Amino acid sequence: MANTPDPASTPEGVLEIEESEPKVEEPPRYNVVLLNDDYTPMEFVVGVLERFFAMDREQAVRVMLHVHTRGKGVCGTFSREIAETKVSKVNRFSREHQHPLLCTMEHA
Ligand code: TYC
Repeated sequence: MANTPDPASTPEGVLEIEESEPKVEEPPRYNVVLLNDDYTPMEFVVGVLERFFAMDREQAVRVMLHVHTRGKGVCGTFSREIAETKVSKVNRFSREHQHPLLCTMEHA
């Protein structure tokens, strides 16, 4: 059983060995979140969701309208590194196209 002392014989005598629980923690996951604004064209947002989050048109329109009406919405859930990369790529792409669209991430 875990944490049960396991006596081991040595030439010097008995040694107590503590076993620890195996560490099986899942790595943390992050939601990539798109924020609403008043200026980015709906069509541009749909294109971003298709391009960076592999959504089909129907899904992309649904998520875009959710963000438009609710203020923000989750585009996907990823490891920290993948989420950071998505956020950087989307924000750079939006800036390059002179749109204020912002993407961020939060602990899932
Ligand atoms: N609110 C924008 C408009 O009316 C559309 C929009 C949707 C912008 C989602 C950003 O994340 C966004 N043109």
